[in-house]
Amino acid sequence: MSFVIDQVRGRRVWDSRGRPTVEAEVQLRGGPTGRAIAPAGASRGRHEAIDLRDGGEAFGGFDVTHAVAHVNGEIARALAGLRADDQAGVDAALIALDGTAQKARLGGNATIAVSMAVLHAAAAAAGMPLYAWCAQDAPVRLPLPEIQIFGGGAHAGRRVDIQDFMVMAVGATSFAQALDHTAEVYRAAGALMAESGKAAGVADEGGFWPVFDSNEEALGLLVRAIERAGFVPGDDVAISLDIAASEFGRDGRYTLGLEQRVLDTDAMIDLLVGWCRRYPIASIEDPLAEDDPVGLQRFTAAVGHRVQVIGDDYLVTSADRVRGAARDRAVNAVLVKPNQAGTVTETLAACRAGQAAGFGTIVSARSGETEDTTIVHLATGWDAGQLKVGAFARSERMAKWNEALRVEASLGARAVFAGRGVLPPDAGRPLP
Ligand code: 2PG
Ligand code: MG
Repeated sequence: MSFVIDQVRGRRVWDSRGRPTVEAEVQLRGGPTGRAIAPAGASRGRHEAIDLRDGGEAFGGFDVTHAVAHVNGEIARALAGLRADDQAGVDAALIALDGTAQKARLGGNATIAVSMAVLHAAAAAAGMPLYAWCAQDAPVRLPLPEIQIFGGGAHAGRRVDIQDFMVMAVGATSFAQALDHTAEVYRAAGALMAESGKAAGVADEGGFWPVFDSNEEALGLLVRAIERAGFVPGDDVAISLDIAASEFGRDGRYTLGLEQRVLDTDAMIDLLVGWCRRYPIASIEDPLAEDDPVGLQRFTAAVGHRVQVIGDDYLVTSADRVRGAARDRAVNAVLVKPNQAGTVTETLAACRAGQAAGFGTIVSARSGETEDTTIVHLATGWDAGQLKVGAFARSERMAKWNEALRVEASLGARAVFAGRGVLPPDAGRPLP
């Protein structure tokens, strides 16, 4: 079977927010094809790959005709004749062709769609499932899922400041069981919202719309939902938060709009450490803003032995930044988002840098998603250990959870599930 790239095509498709996005299709000589779609973030790190948009009036400025034209023009010409089984070579060609530090010229949305489509095409030509192609001969493992129950921040009109209130089914012994447990918690949370007259639909990633009077009220309700679903908070099901603090914090000042308070870095750390004492929190992402590395270091020093501290905006899926954070002990885990890097090879490098540093590694979707399930295979094939996709609702999210179920089923008795062992010891048990 030939791995030589014959044709690359781009087209405009639509994402879960009804916005245009880039789909790429790669055809190899002899027929195998691969297809992938770029996702899109709403709360973005300053240093991530540029999501190239047309601007202007159409579709709120979100159109992607230039990015799609780059796929059909320059990128298609540059990739024709390269080998899809040389992912690093293809991605190096994309990086060289773009020529900018953040893929601003071709668009990170164009490059990631093409890069992932090449990965799919190579797996197809090899006759392997995508996760197995990603693993090559290394062991694979189903990730521990991190699933949103309430959505806030930039994904819910800033109704509450905190962006993601999630759960991790740390007591589960398989991926399928982790979903079973999460489904019960999601249902229980919905029932509690309805009973208290707070059912008001869902946010961008399918979590319940957060009609709360304070950020902490959501934490209390989450614990009640875990209990109502029949689980022991912390032992069976733990809480995971994405504070997304870069959205409301800058220059060491954090403006909590809902509570009409402005906190400095120390007060912000005190607030979060207090939550870690009172609630079964296993993981916190972006607790401080991307411009507050000293705050991150202080927070990680305070809770990092018990709580996973994830860098998202701060690390932007950059291997160099991960190595820097490991040196500075700014965080102890890295979020891995392919479109933050702009190519599969750079995404893998960030994941491997995290693993080499002993970090937790969490492959993640974006708030703007589609039916594309590539990240499930990356998380499993690269043995990332964790996967964050949004809520337990809406098909752009469920498509990923269901794909992981298929992978687990296809592995049968050989399936290995990353349970709570991927988290720091005692994660989810409240801090003393
Ligand atoms: C994040 C993601 C997913 P966005 O901050 O981790 O929740 O959001 O895609 O909007 O950056
Ligand atoms: Mg985040």
